[in-house]
Amino acid sequence: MLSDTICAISTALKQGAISIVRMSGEDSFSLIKEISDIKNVEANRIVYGHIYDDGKVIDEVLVSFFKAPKTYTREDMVEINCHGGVYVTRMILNLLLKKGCRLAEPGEFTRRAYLNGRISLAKAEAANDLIMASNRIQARSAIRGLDGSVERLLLPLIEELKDVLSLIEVNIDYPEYDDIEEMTEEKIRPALKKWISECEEAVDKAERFRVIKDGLDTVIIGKPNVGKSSLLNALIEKDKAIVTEIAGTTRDLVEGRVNLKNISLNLIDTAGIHESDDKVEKIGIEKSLAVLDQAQLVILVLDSSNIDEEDERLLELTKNKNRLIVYNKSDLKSYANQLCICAKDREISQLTDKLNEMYQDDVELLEEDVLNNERQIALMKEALNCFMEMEKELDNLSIDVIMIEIEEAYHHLCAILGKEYQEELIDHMFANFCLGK
Ligand SMILES: Nc1nc2c(ncn2[C@@H]2O[C@H](COP(=O)(O)OP(=O)(O)O)[C@@H](O)[C@H]2O)c(=O)[nH]1
Ligand SMILES: [Mg+2]
Repeated sequence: MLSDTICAISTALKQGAISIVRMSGEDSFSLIKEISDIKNVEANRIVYGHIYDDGKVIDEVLVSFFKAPKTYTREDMVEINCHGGVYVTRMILNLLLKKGCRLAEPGEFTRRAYLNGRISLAKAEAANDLIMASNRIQARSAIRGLDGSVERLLLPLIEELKDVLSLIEVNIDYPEYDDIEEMTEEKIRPALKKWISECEEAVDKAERFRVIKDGLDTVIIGKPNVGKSSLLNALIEKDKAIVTEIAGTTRDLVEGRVNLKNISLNLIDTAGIHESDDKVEKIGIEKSLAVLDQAQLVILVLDSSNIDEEDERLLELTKNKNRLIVYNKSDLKSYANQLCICAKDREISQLTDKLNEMYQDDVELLEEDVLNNERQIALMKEALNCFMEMEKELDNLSIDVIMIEIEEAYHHLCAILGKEYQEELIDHMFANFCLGK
């Protein structure tokens, strides 16, 4: 039910200088009067006062009043800034619950903002992304989302489709109006080409940008003792993986994360791949092959001073992967025109420079309007599919069938912004929100 008044602790439930208890709904203003000495509620003001329970002061607070409709949820809202003790904060929340306020579900404030038409679904997602952001690029991209990047990207296309749809509709419903432009398959064809290329570009950019935002799943592979673990340690600048001269040291997967200038790597160091009779090492090798399958980038490490047929097999095994071949132990031997590193001395700039160069163009997508998540990309692909199916069949389709196809694509694009929502999807999405947001 949308009309009840909800409350939640909006700050992290830890000890801190202040905490914020938030309310939204039509009883927000009257509820605060019931639990405090604040009697003159004034919209868009911060008021000083005390919260009481059973006649005893439980905290000294500052209360902000926001009057509907110019609020986050478009409802009356109150924010109680109290002292940030976990106990006090909980007490204030419990008082509100006792007075009939309902505990907000995760993401319910933002859900109301969306359902009350203040923000689009894409912006609601961006609000959540901003909370979850763990690096500069994720935060920056979420801010752009809040600023309407997905709307900017989609609205021109949505408007165009709407125009074409209404024109076809008029053509069908009012054939007697001959002064209105008639939509024909021939006129649709060039438009369709343009729509396909726009959707393809949006998907491509979103997928490239996702890697920039979330990091590239990268595995380091090679035969035993070439210096894979030394390379992982050099990249993450820590001695995380054990390095020895004994072949088969790394038996399990070792993970690390590194933020280079243009790209973050989600690294996995693996057990050296070779023929082995050792039971534990064999399991490690199987795991290496499994992660190799999933990897978005493979760094194949060779020992410059010792290249043999085992390396040939690995070169063959990885030939269809997105791969970089690095020649380690450049102190012993080095090759011109190859990526040469000395992992032992953490001299790996040839590799990191190459990685930054590879993702230079993609990092610039940060300045562009791109789709932000799997849900949005999936819907864009659905729209793209509709257009592509239509293009294949265009010669055999009547205008009313064309209309149905365009309509379907239109709905997929609208759904990205949440213009047409399915209850189930929304429940799922908002359930992933933080409490009190
Ligand atoms: N000379 C030289 N030795 C290295 C270099 N990198 C690693 N090593 C040595 O090679 C051996 C194997 O290294 P390690 O990182 O455990 O290899 P892994 O089995 O591929 O993980 C160790 O003795 C390292 O000290 C390098 O750049 N130059
Ligand atoms: Mg190792």
